[in-house]
Parts: sequence; C-alpha cells; structure tokens
Amino acid sequence: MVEIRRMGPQIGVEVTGVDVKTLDDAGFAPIYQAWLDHNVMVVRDQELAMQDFLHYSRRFGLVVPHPSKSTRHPDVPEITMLGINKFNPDGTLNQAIYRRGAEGWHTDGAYDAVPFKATQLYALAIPSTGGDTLFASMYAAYDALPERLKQRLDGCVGGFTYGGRRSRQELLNEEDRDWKPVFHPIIRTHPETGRKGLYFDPGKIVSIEGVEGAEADDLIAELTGHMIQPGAEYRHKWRVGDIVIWDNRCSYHRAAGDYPPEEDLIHWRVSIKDRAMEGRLAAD
Ligand SMILES: O=C(O)CCC(=O)C(=O)O
Ligand SMILES: [Fe+2]
Repeated sequence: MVEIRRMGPQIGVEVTGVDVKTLDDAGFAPIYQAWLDHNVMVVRDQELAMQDFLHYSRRFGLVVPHPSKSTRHPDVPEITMLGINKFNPDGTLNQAIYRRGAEGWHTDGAYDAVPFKATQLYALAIPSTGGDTLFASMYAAYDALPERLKQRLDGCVGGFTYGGRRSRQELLNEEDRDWKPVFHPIIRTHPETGRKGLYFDPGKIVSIEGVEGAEADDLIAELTGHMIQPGAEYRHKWRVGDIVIWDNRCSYHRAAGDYPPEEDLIHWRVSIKDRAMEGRLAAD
C-alpha cells in the first residue's frame, strides 16, 4: 500500500510502500504531485541498480551530466558518485569531497542558463552519526521578504557563476573553470505551481542588476538573511535505500558536513533539467 506522509510543516514528504522499478504512470502521478506540493520528497526502502535509478530519475525530466567531471561515474557520466575517493593519495581528507554541499545554503545549477529542475540522490552507505541534509522553502523566503524588497526585486535579474564571488571551483577540471555569468530573475515564479519564490544562492550570485559596489554586498547579505524561515525547514536523516529528490526551483539545501570522516556517506546523484527547456540546453 502506497503511503504519502508529510514530513515538515511546509516542505518534506515521505513515500513508503512503493517499488520505483515497477511504478506505472498512474502510480507515478500522485507521487509527482506530492513532490510539487512539498518540494522535497523521500522514497524509502528502494533496492536499485544504477540503470533503475537513472530510469526512475528520467520520469522527472532530462538527466544531464554534472559539470564536475572528477566525481562522475567512469562509465555512466550522468551519475555523480558523492563521497567516493574522499582521501587524497597522501592520506589526508579531501575537503572538497567530504564537505560537498556543506559550505552553505544553495540551489543546484544556478550557474547554467537552464538551471537544474531537480537533484535526486540514492543512499548507498550512511555513517553511524551525522551526514544529514537540510532543506528550506524558497516560497517561505519570498513570503517573508519586506514589501520594500519584494517591489525592488520584482523583475530584477541576478548574475550567477559556478564559483560565485569567492570562485570556489575545486571540483572542476582546470579547463572547465572559465564561467560567464548567466542571468535569472531573483523573484521566480515556479513554472508548475505558479508560486513565487526567492531564487537566490549566496555562493553563486555575482551581481544584481542595477545595484553596484557596497550596496550590492549589503543586498546580498540581506537576502542571505531571509533565505531560511523558521517552520519552513526539513532535516533529512538518511537511511540506506532512501531516494531523496528536491526541487531546485523552490527549495534551498545544504549538507550538514559533520559525519566521522573515517565512515562512508555515499550516494548516487543525478542532475535533472526540465524537458520543456531541451531546445535551450545547447546554450549551457
Ligand atoms: O550530500 C548532501 O547532503 C547534499 C549535497 C549537495 O548539496 C548536492 O548533492 O547538491
Ligand atoms: Fe547541492
């Protein structure tokens, strides 16, 4: 029996009692809707081969290889191996791999002209403690903006790059580090729900249209302060066999980055784009 259960007050939903390998379109429809309604969805107890995971992921859109080539699966470029090769040849911890996603709240793929619709992870190994992933609602962030900011930012675009203002690009190959900013509206209307969200990523934004110098720094700091609203968060504690998908058009996330480094936290990860944007993907 399929059960769909809310996990947090505004975001987060859990699905149990399904095997995504055998889900037909009628079975998938309420699951997709639950994801749209709750932004972040956990499907428990899955036993998947890599192709099963890819096949299920394609139900949400177009699965594209992530720009970090160093962490791609050697034979299946659409799969990123999170948490693999965590130690350098000299035995020290590779912080870029260990702390991946833990530098701050963010949305994935804002550096592309067509950003990621969704990111989906499948848990293969979970440490005895730590390693949670935290989520928050962009809708709640927008709703909580002072009227002054809602009006000022309406129709305003921001420039984004992979490394942002701090140019953090450790996971990219040298030849892939030359990013030109792409531009997205900061107040973004979700194409499927019609709801407005604060589309913002302090680690990737490089400019806000019409705002210069110290004023831009102040505005970025102010928006960063509005991202996470009490009551609009969900903290995921992983179990092996969990699939978690988040909607990058209406949620932020970050990794806790706190598990014992000698233990494993390993996921398969896919980046998913909107099929309707396929024609524009060549621009990325
Ligand atoms: O590993 C996690 O908890 C999340 C990492 C992350 O930010 C991502 O996969 O996009
Ligand atoms: Fe991320």
